[in-house]
Amino acid sequence: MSGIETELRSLERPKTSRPRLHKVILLNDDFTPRDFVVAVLGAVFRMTPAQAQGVMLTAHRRGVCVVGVFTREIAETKADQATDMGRREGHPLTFTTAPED
Ligand code: TYC
Repeated sequence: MSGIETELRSLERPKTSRPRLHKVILLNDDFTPRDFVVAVLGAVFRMTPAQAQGVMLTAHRRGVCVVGVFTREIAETKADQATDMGRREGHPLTFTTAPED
């Protein structure tokens, strides 16, 4: 391909902006059993047991842990699904979302 064609192609390419990404954040609480948190992280966020254990322990020790980063719609859906799993079993387990800086 000639240099001229390459140049035209890049001039014609429309500028698109990538969607802003949102974090899903796991909040610690004093009541939800650790194994339940690990099970929810596996079910909703497709983490291995070892990954889920690490995230759970970080939230347990530090108060919060970022679980993952997604487009806004996916982040909100996953946070709601994971929080609902806890509510259905009577646990206060909570996931929130926040836009990435
Ligand atoms: N702190 C809880 C307990 O000691 C376990 C837990 C960990 C709960 C992380 C929520 O995001 C959490 N049973």
